[in-house]
Amino acid sequence: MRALISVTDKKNIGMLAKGLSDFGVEIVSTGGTYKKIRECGIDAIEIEKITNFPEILDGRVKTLSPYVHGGILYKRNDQNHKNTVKKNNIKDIDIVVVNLYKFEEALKTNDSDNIIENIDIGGPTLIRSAAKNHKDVIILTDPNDYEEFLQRLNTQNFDIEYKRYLAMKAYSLTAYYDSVISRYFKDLSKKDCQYKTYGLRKIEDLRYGENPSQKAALYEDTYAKGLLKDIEILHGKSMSFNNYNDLNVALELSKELGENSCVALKHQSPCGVAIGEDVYDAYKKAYEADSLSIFGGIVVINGIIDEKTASKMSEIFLEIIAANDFTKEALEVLERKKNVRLIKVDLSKDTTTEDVKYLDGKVLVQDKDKKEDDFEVVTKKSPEKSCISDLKFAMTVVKYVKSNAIVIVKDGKTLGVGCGQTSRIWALESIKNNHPDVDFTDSIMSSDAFFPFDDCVEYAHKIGVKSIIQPGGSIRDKDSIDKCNEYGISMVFTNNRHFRH
Ligand code: 93A
Repeated sequence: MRALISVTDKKNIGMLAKGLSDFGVEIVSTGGTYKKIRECGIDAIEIEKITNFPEILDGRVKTLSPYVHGGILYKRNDQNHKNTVKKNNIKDIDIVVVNLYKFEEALKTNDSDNIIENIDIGGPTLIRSAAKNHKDVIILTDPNDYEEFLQRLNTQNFDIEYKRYLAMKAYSLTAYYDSVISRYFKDLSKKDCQYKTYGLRKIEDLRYGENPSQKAALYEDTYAKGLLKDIEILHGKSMSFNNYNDLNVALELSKELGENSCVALKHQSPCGVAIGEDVYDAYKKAYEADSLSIFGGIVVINGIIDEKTASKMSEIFLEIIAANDFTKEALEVLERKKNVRLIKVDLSKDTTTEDVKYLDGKVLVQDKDKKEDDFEVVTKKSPEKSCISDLKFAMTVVKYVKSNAIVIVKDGKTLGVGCGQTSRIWALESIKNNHPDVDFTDSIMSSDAFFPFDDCVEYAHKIGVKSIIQPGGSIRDKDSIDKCNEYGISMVFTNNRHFRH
């Protein structure tokens, strides 16, 4: 038997080579791998002796040879194939051990020559050849598989399930590898094509999914950047499926609101959001906005959490506190709570640009909702200058609330969030119903989409709203505008819908 070993990651290679050699397998190897195996005191043959050709073009061509691929690919039970390899003096290769040039590492260098040089050609070709002929050839692509392989070698226990498992891993690796390369070129060409590639690598199995009965795992999109990419979990239990899903929304909203903002979020919807004079003020306002819902929720602070804010935060149970950073004193305070997860995140980083939804058999891909809003006053009355920041704030928050969504704010703080209703008026009514004791006098209201009727304006007037911001675009816009004029409410159109389903 003969094995071809050509690996960049040389982990466990001495152990594997020894096991092979002890079993009497002849080892053929490429430059660096050959050297390493010899250093371990194990015999090997250089690849040139098999290809009858030197490695050329700085190693770009070393294993791309019929002497190699013929030896891997010929069908062991096909007489014609057997005759062909014999006639051409091609020797069997029964075991192929390959892992690839570190393209991902090269990406980090931002040096395009280096990146291109790290596109492995011969490696994936070896892997694909061996995996195609998996019935006759063993293909190992993961150093963590060497040990089991050696056990099986010694008992000659290579059943078809095991061979298929190795082939699956092999093609998963080459597909993943090419996905990352294709993303690199997509980024450079700025164009799209009919194939969508991701390159997802498993980071960890999660305890469970949305519910304990659902199996779940976390993957990373290797090429993408984004706010969640390099978060640091400073303290607390590992993150759950729901934690990641919710944190994702809270981070994006927090980034959009900017410095000294606080987002409290529960079950995909912001429940208390505020912009403060400082971090403490922002948290206090967000807490007061809805001191019930925030319990067990996620809080994101756009800024650095200090001791005073930390002490206030530690008065209640929060699942996650995320911020640009924590002072040493703040960490000491918060770390006393065992169960809270403390997360450091760089909110100044760019978010990703695409939204992907995996449906049952189809996948939806869209740009993220990033178009800037207009600010078109459509009523006789214009909003007071002092309301403009609240109007914009209300619109930013409502973008992150599940439709139908209505948000009411005042003085940089949400007074109520109406989310996920199948009728717009219900979204508004739910705010009043959920906060019966809140005074909505002189408040500002936003809506994620147009008002189909004038009933929301009617209701808004009843509870004391003085200015409304909404996309506009209904055939009955005039009814709502007339109602506003009648009640002396100012209304602004953004001409930009913000559904979030
Ligand atoms: O440059 S290549 O694309 N051309 C080849 O013919 C080739 N054959 C193996 N890269 C090639 N390899 C890769 O070399 C393998 O995938 C492996 O990662 C690496 C091992 O090189 P060395 O043994 O010199 O460290």
